[in-house]
Amino acid sequence: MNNRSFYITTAISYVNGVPHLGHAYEAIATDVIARHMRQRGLDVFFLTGTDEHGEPVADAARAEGIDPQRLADRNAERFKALMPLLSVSNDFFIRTTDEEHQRRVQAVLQRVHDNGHTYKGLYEGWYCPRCADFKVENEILEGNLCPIHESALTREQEENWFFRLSTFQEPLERLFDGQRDFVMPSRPFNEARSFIASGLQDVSLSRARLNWGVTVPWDPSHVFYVWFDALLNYYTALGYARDGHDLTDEFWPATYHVIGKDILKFHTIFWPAILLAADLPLPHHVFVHGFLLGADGRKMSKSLGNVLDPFEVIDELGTDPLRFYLLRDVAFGGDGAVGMDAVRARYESELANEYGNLASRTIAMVRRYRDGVVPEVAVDPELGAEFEGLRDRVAELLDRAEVSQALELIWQRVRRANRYVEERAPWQLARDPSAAGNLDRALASLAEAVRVLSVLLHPYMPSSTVKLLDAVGAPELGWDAAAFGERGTGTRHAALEPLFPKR
Ligand code: ME8
Repeated sequence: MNNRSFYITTAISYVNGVPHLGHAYEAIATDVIARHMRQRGLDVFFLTGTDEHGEPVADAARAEGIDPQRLADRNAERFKALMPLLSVSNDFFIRTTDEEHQRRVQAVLQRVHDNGHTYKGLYEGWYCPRCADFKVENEILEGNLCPIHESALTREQEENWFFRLSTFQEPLERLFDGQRDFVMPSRPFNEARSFIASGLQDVSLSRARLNWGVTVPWDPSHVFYVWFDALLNYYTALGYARDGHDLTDEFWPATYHVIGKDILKFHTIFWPAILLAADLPLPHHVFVHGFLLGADGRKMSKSLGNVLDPFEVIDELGTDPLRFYLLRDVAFGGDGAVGMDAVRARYESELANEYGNLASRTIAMVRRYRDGVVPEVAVDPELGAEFEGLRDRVAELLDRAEVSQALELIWQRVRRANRYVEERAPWQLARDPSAAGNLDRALASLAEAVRVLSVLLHPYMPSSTVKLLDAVGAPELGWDAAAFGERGTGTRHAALEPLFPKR
């Protein structure tokens, strides 16, 4: 890995269900970071995909009376098709049933075995079939319920291969204590740190009862426990994503794994431990986001009728408004309620009335008062001061995956630029021939503001911002173009349909 490389991943989705808003949310947030890093000139590799083995998938297939591979093929297609619909710019889509993935999982875990980190033993414990996970005593809710699904756990016993997780207690403590940003934000960091402190127990690495999985090479009557097969996707994909070109040296270790809070233990404890056991370098950061809840603040569920359907938002308002809404309404990292009324309200008040209106007023005035050419004069230092350092602060926030905070910072300038229109009132200046210089300056400053804001907003709303930047004759998206200066002066503004028409 060189220091221009930036490797970012989402969790891979279970194919026993179909895509929902939670999946869209994670993919969009990750995409914003990936696009931003590309703007900064980094060499980005962005991975997403599907998690296809394990008991829940085998069970769902059995319930439908079909082969698990058929179910996986059908649903993986839906997840894959979702990405372009969301304008998500992933560089590869991994499926854990890919032959190449399976072969590499076997190679890595064989090394874990050869390094002496496995043993055969009898496992007995409380198992959640929906998590595909045995729960340890301090996680279990009263009445033997799953802490995530609140559904009944079953008592299971089987002969397994075990992974000696307990021997990684100290290395993991050192990792957490030496690298406070290994897990972000601080709440999940602390949660994972206390889980380690409470004492790590060995975990099962294989299943004997199941055949829907990757075969254990040293004991072919077993398949690997689905979580190890799944976690390894982040590593294996680099080996075969590009035909004839192994990207592992270029991109491993990952810069960011973006995941939801329900899969914290796997990514912050099991994952670094298995990598250490295989002598592989550890990822730099795991960023943990919260959960989207129904508009009533409860878990989204079809039966409660509080589900926000991403496809409905896209049909009614478009992809960019969906992306904007999700990152604007829910502070990334926390939980938040979402609903169609709130989407419409933000669309109207912020996209149509603030950003859209700023853009259309600016273009209309440049066309009306200056024949469409932005005056080539110095921009107003008063507005310039508002943009001072903005680009760097946005970059700093996105370095920490603070996606919503960065958006808020940009949005404050959208509002400031709109106030600037009111303060300068170009329509009044236009009536006074002696104010021509002031009008030139106001128009040049506004054109520059619209341009810079669109460059900064590009990762959030890729297609509207490209349309707008094309219309103002300044299509550059690189990080240099995010500086407020004189780049937008002298350009020609073309007519543009409203980006966010009123509904
Ligand atoms: O957990 N709000 O898959 P998955 C926000 N296959 N995020 C949500 C969400 C919600 N309402 N619901 C789910 C898995 N997510 C495993 C991952 S990775 C090696 C294996 C998030 O399909 C969830 O937290 O259940 C996870 O990050 C992702 O969607 C996929 O969830």
